[in-house]
Amino acid sequence: MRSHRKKIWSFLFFITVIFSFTTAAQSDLPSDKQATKETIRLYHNLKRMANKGIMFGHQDDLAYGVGWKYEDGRSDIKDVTGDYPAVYGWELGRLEIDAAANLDGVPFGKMKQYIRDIYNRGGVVTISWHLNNPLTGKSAWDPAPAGSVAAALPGGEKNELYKNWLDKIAAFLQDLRGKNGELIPVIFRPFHELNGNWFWWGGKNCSPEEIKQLYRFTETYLRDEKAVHNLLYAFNTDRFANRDEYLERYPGDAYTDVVGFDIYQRGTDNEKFITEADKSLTTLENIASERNKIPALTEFGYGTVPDNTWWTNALYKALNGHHISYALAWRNAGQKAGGEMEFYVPYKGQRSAEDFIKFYKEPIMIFQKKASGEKLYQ
Ligand code: BMA
Repeated sequence: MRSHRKKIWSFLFFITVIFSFTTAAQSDLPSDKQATKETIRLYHNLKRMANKGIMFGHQDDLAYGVGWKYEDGRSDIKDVTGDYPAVYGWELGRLEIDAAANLDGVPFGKMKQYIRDIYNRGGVVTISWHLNNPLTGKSAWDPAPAGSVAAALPGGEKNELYKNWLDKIAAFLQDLRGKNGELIPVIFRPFHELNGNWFWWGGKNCSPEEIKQLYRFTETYLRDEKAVHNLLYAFNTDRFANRDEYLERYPGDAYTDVVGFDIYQRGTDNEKFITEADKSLTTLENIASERNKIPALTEFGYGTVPDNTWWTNALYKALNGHHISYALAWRNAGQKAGGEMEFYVPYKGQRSAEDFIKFYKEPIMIFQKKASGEKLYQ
């Protein structure tokens, strides 16, 4: 009798535990409550992955690398490691002005195909947008005159133009579909590095309240007016001194899924980079856990990686022990029009390539093969 009762109690306990887990997962939704089921799954899986390891990402990985452009299946990361990254960054700058290619020359048609390929093999897509200044018509790096953010807001003289730009972004995002017609989830990262002064939406070029409003307006318009439901929203600053600076322009928990920051090593002082990245990651993780958000290093790099062992001696030391979902290295532009070299991950034969292979083999680092095994959309 006793043991029978005990069994009943443990059974009831078991059912309650399962039930509360399922309801917790069901009520934990991304900022878009009508997000597609694949987007919701990605949201939960990004959280899960943050406790498992760090997915490695690379901007424009499939489009070009150092010394090559548009070769099917090629990637500098794959040339070096035999594996693709797990996360792939893309950029929509100039889509708003109907250009056929983005500001770095990537044709939007090709970009869509790369994104489908990535989704089909279980990778993650994140998209940034260096949109032109709607007030001056010049580039994202044209902060003058201050007032561009106010102009883009409802009631501002460029709000209609800005909505027209968002219509084009919406059309692009809604054209990203998997084999069964389902929308491909995207981590959308607008208005990045918004605490710096170099973009028209950043720093002293607008008030914190104005950029918060523009972030919220952008999300509300895409979601509610254009019915775009395949996005997770990433909020991200540049390097920051402390928690207050990080949160000064934060649009709010209801508008954010991923929280991140960008950091680049400048100069040869690895220790300085490790200390700053480590401290900022800790602040980020605290913010993310208090607010139930997904922490990520949304951009990083050491331009032309001039240090043979930077990956294991600097980056790995900064990342190890942290629980972030992914870290995205910036683009391997190669030799640019002005002659300058720009790349952030090694290509075959580059001086840090061997060390990158060691870094790749670290159990916490996740590239495409491991990520595919995680079934991030199921
Ligand atoms: C910068 C550089 C530029 C590029 C821009 C937008 O960091 O890589 O060459 O145009 O990002 O992708």
